[in-house]
Amino acid sequence: MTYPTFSTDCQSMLCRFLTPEMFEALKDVQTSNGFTLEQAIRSGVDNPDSSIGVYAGDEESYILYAALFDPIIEAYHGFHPTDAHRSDLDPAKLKAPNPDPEGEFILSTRIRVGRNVADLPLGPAITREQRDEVERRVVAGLETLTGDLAGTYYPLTGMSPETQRALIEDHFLFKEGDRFLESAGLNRDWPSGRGIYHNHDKTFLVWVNEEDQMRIISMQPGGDIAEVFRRLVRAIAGIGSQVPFARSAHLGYLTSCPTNLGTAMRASVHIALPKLTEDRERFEAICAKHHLQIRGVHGEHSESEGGVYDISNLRRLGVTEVEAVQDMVDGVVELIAEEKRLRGTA
Ligand code: ADP
Ligand code: DAR
Repeated sequence: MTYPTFSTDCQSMLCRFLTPEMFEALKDVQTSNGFTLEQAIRSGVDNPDSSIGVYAGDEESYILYAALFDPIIEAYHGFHPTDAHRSDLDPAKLKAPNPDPEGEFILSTRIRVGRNVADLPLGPAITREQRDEVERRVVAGLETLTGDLAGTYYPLTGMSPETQRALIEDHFLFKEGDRFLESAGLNRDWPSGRGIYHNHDKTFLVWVNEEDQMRIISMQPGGDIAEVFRRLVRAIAGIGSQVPFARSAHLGYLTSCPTNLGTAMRASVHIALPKLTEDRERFEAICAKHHLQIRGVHGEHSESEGGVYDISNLRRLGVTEVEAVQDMVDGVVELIAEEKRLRGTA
């Protein structure tokens, strides 16, 4: 492979940080799982509209290709190579009375973490046999859960297109692997090894072998963010007692995309702010102040519908889980206050 040709308008962190010298130094090495630099950067080379453009195939990728990953991690998270990540999953520390007890603005709350299985490669480098082993271990762990976390696992293999479509439309199931994941090698052998676990009420769900080997999700209608967080913390503890998670002292919980390292947490609300979102600049300024990301109602790379937006924490590494959720709570409180002010109902 030769140094990739990037378009002049390329905005990804890959084209920003990969130098020809770095490429020459790393192009012929590989991790013990055989994962190469070429594989790590393929998504960003194939998809010039990537925001990041790189994926790790294993923990070693973050060490062997640190010359590329470290500046990307620092630019995205503000996290320095000498920093150590801290975790704090104590719901008692979260200051989050429901910001919308009347249910005027927040349609639903969802908090998810990514997790991968310790001692196995990440999705971009995993073999079919290893991915099926991940599914086996995770499902065995899920089947030990009790009470409101008890539920059923549904493999994608054999799931009717209608059921799949309904679960995706209802925001419960992941979409089929997109082109970014395809180039990263994350869609290989689809749908083998993929599936979704959920409890009866669909307030607790686990995606198996999508972008990460687990996405552990707590969600419910309304704005009781504290209750969603408490349920997620219980679920993480329950699964983690059965399936050791891949993590490092420096980077926290390890994930295939560097944007998800650390807490690997995205805490979001679907929120309607029709007045405020007419003033896009003001809307974005409040989100930026609280380190918030704006997505559409069908998640990443989707658009808002009916003035409803997905608002979530941007920072995942170098902050604790409590701080990540607090970012979202504090931002939502200010967004609602501004919406009320513009409506004249403050
Ligand atoms: P992830 O959150 O795992 O990074 P996405 O952003 O693609 O992935 O979102 C995955 C799914 O979760 C999408 O269907 C999206 O609509 C749904 N979702 C995200 N946040 C919420 C929320 N607060 N309420 C309901 N559904 C949500
Ligand atoms: N499409 C990739 C992903 C960036 C972050 N989102 C994740 N990991 N789902 C990009 O580089 O834009």
